[in-house]
Amino acid sequence: MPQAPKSGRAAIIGRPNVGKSTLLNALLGQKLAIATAKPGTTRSNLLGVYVQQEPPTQIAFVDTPGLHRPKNALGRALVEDAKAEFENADVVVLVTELGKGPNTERFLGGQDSDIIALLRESKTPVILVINKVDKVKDKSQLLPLMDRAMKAMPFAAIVPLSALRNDNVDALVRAIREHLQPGLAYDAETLTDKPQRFFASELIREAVLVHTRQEVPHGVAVLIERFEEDDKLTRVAATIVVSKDSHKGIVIGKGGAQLKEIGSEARKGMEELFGRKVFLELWVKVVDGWMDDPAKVQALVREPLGNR
Ligand SMILES: Nc1nc2c(ncn2[C@@H]2O[C@H](COP(=O)(O)OP(=O)(O)OP(=O)(O)O)[C@@H](O)[C@H]2O)c(=O)[nH]1
Ligand SMILES: [Mg+2]
Repeated sequence: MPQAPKSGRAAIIGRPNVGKSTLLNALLGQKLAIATAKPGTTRSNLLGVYVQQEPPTQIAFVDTPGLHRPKNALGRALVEDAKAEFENADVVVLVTELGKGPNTERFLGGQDSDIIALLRESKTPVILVINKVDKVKDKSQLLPLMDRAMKAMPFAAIVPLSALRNDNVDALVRAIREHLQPGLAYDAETLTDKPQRFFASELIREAVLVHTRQEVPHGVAVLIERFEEDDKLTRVAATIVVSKDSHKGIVIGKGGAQLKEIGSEARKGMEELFGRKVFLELWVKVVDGWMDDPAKVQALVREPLGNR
């Protein structure tokens, strides 16, 4: 007998850098969210609608900023967004990863245990994803950990997978499906709720994160100044905001070489995503210590596109 259609909302949450955004992209089979090795990459909730024909399933996944103990106004805004999202979901997908090396004592400790304490209070089913299992040589290590996880909290399911290799991601979809509502809820065309300008700014920020180190990435924001489409190309002009004077030179590089590289990578990403030629102009501006100022965080992270 064919299975009835189902749909619903699944929040992808977890501490920074565990692979939430990589998982969203793996689920959607395309790069929608930026993902880098730097913790704190995601700065806003991002919807990506997953559609499957058989059995008919629609899952509105929402990737969220990493949950952590915030140190500044930026961190507080990110944590607030992520929490608001998981309170709305039909299912919570809590992503974690194993610690480095054979020592697994810290599994689900620290920031994970803070998150679990929050989730225990809610009635929403929680599925635990143990990501990055491609890094685990001895897979038999996982079984005792899954037992331990069940003692920390009654998870609806535990799914070990590799988002990066797209390994066992389908098992997560099957586990989520159990908790969805009957019927289809989304327009077949909907993939996301963000405009192209959002993705333009994210791809620029990703290129800056990839090319900078230490404290520079944490103080980077991108403002889209102009976004115009004509019949031949999309023209984008943007300002890269850094939080210190000394960071400006780092982003620009010797003779502008670094900024050129950043621009070229971001432009290629946009051409791929938009499927058309892009002309990109970039500037760099300093807004001293903006991450500590709630009003500036609002202007640079939450409202730069008026899309929230
Ligand atoms: N080896 C391995 N690396 C992974 C996997 N999934 C993600 N990564 C890497 O982990 C890093 C962080 O990935 P993200 O997807 O940006 O992590 P995130 O949880 O979204 O991070 P924040 O947005 O900062 O909270 C990147 O370098 C990814 O390539 C995986 O399955 N295996
Ligand atoms: Mg992310």
